Amino acid sequence: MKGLLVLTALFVAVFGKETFEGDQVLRITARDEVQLTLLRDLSEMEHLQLDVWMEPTDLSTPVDIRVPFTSLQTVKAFLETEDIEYVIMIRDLQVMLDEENEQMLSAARVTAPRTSDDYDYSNYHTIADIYAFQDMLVAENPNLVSKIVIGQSYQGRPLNVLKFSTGGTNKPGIWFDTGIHSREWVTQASGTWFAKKIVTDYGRDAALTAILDKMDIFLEIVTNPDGYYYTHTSNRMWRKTRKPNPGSSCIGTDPNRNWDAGFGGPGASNSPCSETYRGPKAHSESEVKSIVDFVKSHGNLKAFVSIHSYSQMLLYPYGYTTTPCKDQSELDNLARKAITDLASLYGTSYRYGSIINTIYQASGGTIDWTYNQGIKYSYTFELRDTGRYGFILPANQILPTAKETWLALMAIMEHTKDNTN
Ligand code: BHK
Ligand code: ZN
Repeated sequence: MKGLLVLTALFVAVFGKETFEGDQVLRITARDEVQLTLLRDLSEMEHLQLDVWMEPTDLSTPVDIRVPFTSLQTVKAFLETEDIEYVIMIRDLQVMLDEENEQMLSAARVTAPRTSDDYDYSNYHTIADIYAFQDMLVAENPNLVSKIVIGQSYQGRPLNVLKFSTGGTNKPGIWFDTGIHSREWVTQASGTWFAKKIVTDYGRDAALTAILDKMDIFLEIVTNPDGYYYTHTSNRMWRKTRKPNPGSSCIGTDPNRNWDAGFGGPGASNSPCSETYRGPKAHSESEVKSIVDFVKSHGNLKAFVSIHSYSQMLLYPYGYTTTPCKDQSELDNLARKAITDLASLYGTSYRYGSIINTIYQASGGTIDWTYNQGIKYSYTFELRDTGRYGFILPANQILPTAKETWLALMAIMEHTKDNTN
């Protein structure tokens, strides 16, 4: 099996993109504890090369698993033998990827946009496009936007953070990040739209203006740049960082299991081949450590919102423990308000609650760490959809996703502003 992995990696390196012909995404529902345990065992069989898109919360909620074509017969036979219920969510992943790619190519322009007004917010973009967009936005709005490079990725790409500030020193801050999991493309695309929305609304929209007059906003759009690059060039389904693991042929660490909050506990893996590998130690990934250093040196962040997809949820701490966080009732009320505002635009329905009660136990997660650092308004979003397309959300849903999410972000920012001295 190791040999096959190495061969696959070599093949991809020489011939280009990994393909997913005949791969299916199955939605599997366990009926009881026995079936749940069988599913966990199944997903840990490394030779099957299963890719868990959404883990089961508990009984009654399903799990979405991408099954490579070569494992389909085995997996389906297993599920049928054990009488475990499943439906096919995606019949042939490559067909969807081809459509996504065609859409990107047909939208690509011969000449690069020269201004941020020209940028195509309704399509997916390469990292080069997004980095160029950030520089345009800074150049066009020198009194409002600046770019901070908080560090470098493992492969040496800059970790860019846009700072939106109307002046003053060390005003209370609000942080947003998108794309810490590289394959969650609608998040980086939404982040780009948020950046443009902020410069458009400042001075025009009273609520956003009041927020920015009191607080600075920080936005890291491409939080996992090596992974994002890799999703465009080699493997659209890449989630983790791209740092090699000594002694293993498997690459990368899950940057949402690498934080020093319950690090190493249940809900993360110690196997480098796992999609939820926690890494050799807390903050081992420079993409994580750079944010840690930024948060500590800033010292005055009041809200921290880390944006993922998919499954339409708004979550607050904790993920590593069932002990309610001390601000649970305030965070719960604000989450309800935020998702109500979100739904007001297109009716998109979100669930909300603590991570561990709403999705599953996860240790070493981003917002558990930021919350324990004293950033009260720490939230994670899971944007659209609920699994019809999953990570391959069609580009025509980028704008609606960004616009509805913005309403929730505004609710969180306003509440933060009103509760900050
Ligand atoms: C969110 C916040 C904290 C811990 C876990 C999660 C769920 C997230 C994950 O890290 O497993 C699911 C995911 O990537 C899809 O965005
Ligand atoms: Zn994610």
